[in-house]
Parts: sequence; C-alpha cells; structure tokens
Amino acid sequence: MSTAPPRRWDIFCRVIDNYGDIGVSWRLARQLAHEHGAAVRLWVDQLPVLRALCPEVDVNAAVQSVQGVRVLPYAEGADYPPPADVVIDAFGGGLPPAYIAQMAASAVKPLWIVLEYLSAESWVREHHGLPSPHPQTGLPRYFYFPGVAPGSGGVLREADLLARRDAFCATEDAGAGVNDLRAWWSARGFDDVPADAITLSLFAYPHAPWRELFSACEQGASPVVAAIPEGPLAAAIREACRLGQSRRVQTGNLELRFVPFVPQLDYDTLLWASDINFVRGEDSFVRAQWAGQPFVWHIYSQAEAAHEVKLRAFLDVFGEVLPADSARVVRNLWLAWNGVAAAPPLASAWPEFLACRQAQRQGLRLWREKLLELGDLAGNLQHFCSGLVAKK
Ligand code: TRH
Repeated sequence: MSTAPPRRWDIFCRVIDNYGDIGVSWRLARQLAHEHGAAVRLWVDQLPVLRALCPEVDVNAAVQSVQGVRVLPYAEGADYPPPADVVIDAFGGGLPPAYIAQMAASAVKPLWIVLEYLSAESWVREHHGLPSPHPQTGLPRYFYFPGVAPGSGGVLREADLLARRDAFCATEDAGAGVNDLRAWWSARGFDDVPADAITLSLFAYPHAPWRELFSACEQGASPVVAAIPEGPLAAAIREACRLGQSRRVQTGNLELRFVPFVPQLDYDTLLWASDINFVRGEDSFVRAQWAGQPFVWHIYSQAEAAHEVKLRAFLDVFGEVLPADSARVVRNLWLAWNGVAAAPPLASAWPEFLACRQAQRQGLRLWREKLLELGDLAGNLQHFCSGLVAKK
C-alpha cells in the first residue's frame, strides 16, 4: 500500500470555446507544479488559445515546458506515453481512446477525475467526489465539483494570491499605488484616469446589454472609465457604434478605453485596479471574487436557461454576506445584465448598484473568509487523490 501523494498528473483539456476551459486547466496545472511539486503534463487541443493567456507558449512546438508544466498536443489519433498517477478530464471533455486503453492496461490503475463546472447549486454537495467507474473499462473515476459552499471542492487560489492582492490594494489606498496605475495605463498608451472617475473592467459576452449600461453611465453623476479588453465584445461595440479602430472614445460622462487582452498573470492587476469588475464564464468570475471589488457576473448561456438557475443559486449564497438591501440591488443588476425576463431595468439598477459599493466591499471581505474556509481547489484535489491512493 502506498501513502505518498500522487506526483504525476495529466490534465486533458479540450477547448470548447473562449478561454475558460484552458484558463482553469492552465491555472490548475501551474499550481499543482509550483505548490505541490507535481510533475504535470497539460494536453491541450488548441495551443493558440493557451498562447493568448500565456504568450511564452510556442504554438508550433510538439512538446514544450512552460512555467514548470509540460505542454503537449491533445489529438484523438495520437500515441500516448504511459499514463500519470492522476488523470484530470477537464470539464468532462473526454480522454483520447488510446490513452484510456493505456490506463486500462496499467498495472497500477491511475485515478480518473472528471473536473466539473463550478456551481453554487445545492445538489453539488451530494455529487461532489462520488465514484463513477468508467463503464467500458471499470477504471476508477470520480466527479469533482468546484464550488463556493461547504461540501464542494472550493475554487482555485494560488498560495500567494491574497498577499499580492492585499499589497497592491494597500498601496492603492495609501495613494502610493497611483504610480502603478499610471504606469499600467501609460504602458498601454493612455493618459491617467481622472481622480474622481469610477473605473470598470468590462469582460462579458457580446450579447450583454452594454448599450443600456453605456447609456446609464453617460448620463450618470460621476465620470466612468471602462477598460474593455479586445475580443468579441469590443468588436461588437466598435461595429455597432462605428468606432473603427479608435482606442478611446468619450461619450457623455463615459470614456471607453479598448485595452489589449493581457496575459493571465496580469489580468488580476486589472481587476484589483478597477472599482467594478464585469466578468464572465468561470475563471474570471472566481478571480473577481478574490479581487474583492464589486463585480457583475455575465454567466455563460446554456440551453433551456439552465444558467439562470445557476446564477440565482450563486446570488442566494452570495447574498448571505450582504445587507438585505444591497443583496437585492446586486441581484437586480446581475439579472438585468444577464437579460433575465422580468429583471428590473438596467437604467434603475445601475445607480443603485453604484450607491452600495461600500457595503459590497465589506460583504466581499466576509465572502473571502467563507471561501478560505473551503481550502483551495488544487490543494483539495491533491488531498482527495492522496486519500484515494492511500485506500488502494
Ligand atoms: O472565456 P470564458 O467565457 O470561458 C468559458 C468557456 O466559454 C467555457 O466553454 C465555459 O464553459 C465557461 O466559460 C464557463 O470565461 P472565463 O472562464 O472567465 O475565462 C476567461 C479567461 O481569460 C480567464 O482565465 C481570465 C483570462 N483573461 C486573461 O488572461 N486576460 C484578459 O485580458 C482577460 C479579459 C481574461
């Protein structure tokens, strides 16, 4: 019987769309390698998508080591080396049949973990960690659910994340960080942000009701500066407003700044430096929670409006750390931003949201404590797998 924690990990990621699948897989891979001394291979089917998050990646390399992780191509018909101790099937995208055959032929069967999507729904507690042996081979397979409530796998958080975030925000509060912010904007070719402006980072899917948001900001009492990362939303705004390739546009009290899509390691800084963060999908949504600034989630749409159930489930648990009135205001804006039928108009939800930013920041400090109590996803996963290996 072996009790040593599993050291060799294979993570298989098929990019369905956008950046979330690889965003989570890459973050997990790095953390397992850096903080748990694991030998990690990340198998990914779309290297250019990983490259957007990590510019060091060579899209033409068959095998490469990047930030302590071996990155390899995930291809259906390819040959695979002997499997690792733990195999992560990211978001249930599936494993290549040739690799499964190798797993089945191994003397010591690897652990197969299906890493699921994050959800705050209560059923997660009953399904998290359950065994579900692979029907064709009988290989041991388990479902693992990230989550924000006890009984789930928690969310990803690097060991030094909060110290880095707190150091950045402390210098901001003391005024010293102004230089960092100035440098951030000037490195991207922009003037400094006016001192009285509310800054937004705006990462959302193109179908978000951005016109309503912009119109509320244009007419608002305070100047607003919105940083919009290049991508489908920026393209949709440019096209609809006939902005051509302009990088900066002033309209009423709103200034739009189109900023480059930054490497994943830099994205946190944008969140920390913004007064309000609009985020989407899964990974940016989690990073906004750790950033601790008021945020608005544009959830990934699913068939039959399944995402609305997920959205409301999160709002229910998140609302517990907010005063009742602020919880109502946050819910209203999030439902409006997600186009939920019968949501109040964004025009009225937005100023109310702005007015309770302080209460939201306080609530987010409590939220952070709650998330910390869950441990972090990579550490929890390591612990879970070590336990299973010890039982073998
Ligand atoms: O890109 P997303 O919408 O990704 C996904 C996928 O669509 C997936 O199929 C879906 O199931 C899932 O959402 C729920 O959103 P997400 O998860 O926030 O991923 C974005 C990643 O991009 C995240 O790791 C942060 C990173 N990022 C940068 O590195 N630089 C940037 O400038 C920005 C804006 C984001």
